[in-house]
Amino acid sequence: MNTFYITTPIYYVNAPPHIGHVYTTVVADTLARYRRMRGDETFFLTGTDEHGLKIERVAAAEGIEPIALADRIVAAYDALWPRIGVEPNDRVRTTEPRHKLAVHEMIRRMIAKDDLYKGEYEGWYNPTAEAFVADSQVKDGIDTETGDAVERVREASWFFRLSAYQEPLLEWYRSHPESVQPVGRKNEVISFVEGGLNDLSVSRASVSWGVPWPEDADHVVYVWLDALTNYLTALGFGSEETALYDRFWGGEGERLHLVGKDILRFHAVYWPAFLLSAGLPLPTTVYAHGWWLKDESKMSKSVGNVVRPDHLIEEFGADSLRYFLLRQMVFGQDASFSDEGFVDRFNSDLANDLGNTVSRLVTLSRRGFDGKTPPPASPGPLAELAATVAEEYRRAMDEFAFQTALRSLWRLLAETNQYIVAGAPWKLIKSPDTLSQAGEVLWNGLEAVRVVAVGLLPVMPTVAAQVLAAIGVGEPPTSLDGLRWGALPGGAEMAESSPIFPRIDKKGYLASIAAEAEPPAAAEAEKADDGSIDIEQFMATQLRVATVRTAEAIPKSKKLLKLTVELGDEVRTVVAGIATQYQPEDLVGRQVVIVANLKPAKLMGVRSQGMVLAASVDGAPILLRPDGEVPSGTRVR
Ligand code: ME8
Repeated sequence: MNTFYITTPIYYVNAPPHIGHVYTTVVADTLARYRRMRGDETFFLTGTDEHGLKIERVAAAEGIEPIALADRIVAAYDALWPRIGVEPNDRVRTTEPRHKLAVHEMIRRMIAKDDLYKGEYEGWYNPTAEAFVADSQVKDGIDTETGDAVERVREASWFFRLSAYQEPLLEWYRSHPESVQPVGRKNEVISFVEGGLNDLSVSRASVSWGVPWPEDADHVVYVWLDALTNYLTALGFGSEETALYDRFWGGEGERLHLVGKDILRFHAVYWPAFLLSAGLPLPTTVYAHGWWLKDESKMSKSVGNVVRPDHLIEEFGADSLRYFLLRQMVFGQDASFSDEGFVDRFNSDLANDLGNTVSRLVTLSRRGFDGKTPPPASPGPLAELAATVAEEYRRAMDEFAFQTALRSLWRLLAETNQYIVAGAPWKLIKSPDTLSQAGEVLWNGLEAVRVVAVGLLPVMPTVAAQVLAAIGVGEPPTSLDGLRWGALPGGAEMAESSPIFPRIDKKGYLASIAAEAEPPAAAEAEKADDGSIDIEQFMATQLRVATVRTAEAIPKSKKLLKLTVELGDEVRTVVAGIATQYQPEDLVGRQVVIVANLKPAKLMGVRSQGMVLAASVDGAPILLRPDGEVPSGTRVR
């Protein structure tokens, strides 16, 4: 069985994660899931980089110990991964004892090879990138490559004979076409190495937060030698327990490091040189992807233009974010993040193309076939396309072309829609004479959706499983064989489906985030003494008429009811504290007024996307309703 080892960079613990960190990790998670379905034995590693000057300084500025800072940020990462469906096999921390063993083993091997010697480093250091910077790359105290401020350093240091590895590295790039990707970036690395390599300082005497240098207590290990070794630590390198190492690093399988292009040099030059020195195998591929940009510049903790994932996950669901990240960026190139782009993609690809197709097929099949899938039909015109798409999808996923893979699945969805429109099963189910014809159309449509959902499993694990359940497939397949046409069971129970992706009211959403981004300080200042507000302030609250579609009690709550309400073409869940006054069955079909742009909140475990208005009479809620029936979604003002 082929083995597949996939890693993300280990993230600095100077700040909580943003979309950039989520991106690399979601890509790795997607690939790990895909490779498992392909039949590869897979190990997926992520982790945190906790030592070094940058962390030491951020902690000092907060007046806390570095380990306290690290613990806090690690907790944020640990909480994030399950929320976004990221399931690594291990998460390594560079402050763990097992990591020190691995780093010391690397250094022991480098010493044995006579690749380390003591000297003095005099030159520039970039603390943001944790990098020693050549004089030629510094202008007016700025690292011209990164734009970060640099500092002058003069201290005793251990050096690594990097210069001795210029030829072996060039030989590696030449003889292994897949060693560094994409090819444009590989060429940059090659020119850099051809330009000549200086020996590298690999210890710091003026930093104390790090792995101690073995037998030289005045030094800590340079944070990049420390950090890069994490990829071996997690496999037990340097410890007694080396089974994972033997399986995933020492053997024939694939070893893939995913990194952002900002840290390619460390991974494609220093890391293989360290490994060569230590007499260890090299990675099969270092793949550098592009940057997420916001307002034209790289999203970064130090610039402060970051998009944090929490709000997007809360609002749209983890899988929507995963889909967006993989669909929007051409792997390897830069991409821009915008809220508008996010909503557009959500509404068109997820709510419309995927969500509507599924709900239409499920509704019609349930109606025509007694709540079940129609009997299996002979393959129609979609079958051939599905086979082509499955082929394209696999090829694209094998080449890390996630966007192409998803576009291909969406081509099948688009064709499926056309096929349904042409077949008009909603007419055919009306008469017993044409019911079997309706069944053919519906079964073929559902089967095509099944193939799409199987392809989506690595990208949107939860939603794809939901889609499969909705169309009568009990257990999601665990292998890519599931892409083959014909597996949809006939006569399988189909639960009544609720919309998987309710459309986002784009204008309302963009206005609500704009309002959040701008603190109400100005409005505050204008508030009159008597507490009156002006019309703009009132209009910031979006009141709308909604029609109650379902209502139910919330277990263990005396006061709360859970309602699903329709607002135009959008359906939302709202929680209302009206159970003492109203029975759920009396509410269905009734119109209410809701605050539509209230920040969602969780009440008794249910996420409420709005607030129902009621007059409060001695604490008892009396609901408001329009004087006559109005279209749901109508604004109140
Ligand atoms: O560099 N767009 O950690 P880090 C895309 N600790 N990806 C981005 C991104 C953006 N705007 N910003 C960050 C470090 N990333 C070192 C790594 S590895 C031995 C040590 C992602 O917290 C991308 O993967 O600065 C990038 O390489 C990584 O986060 C940098 O994370």
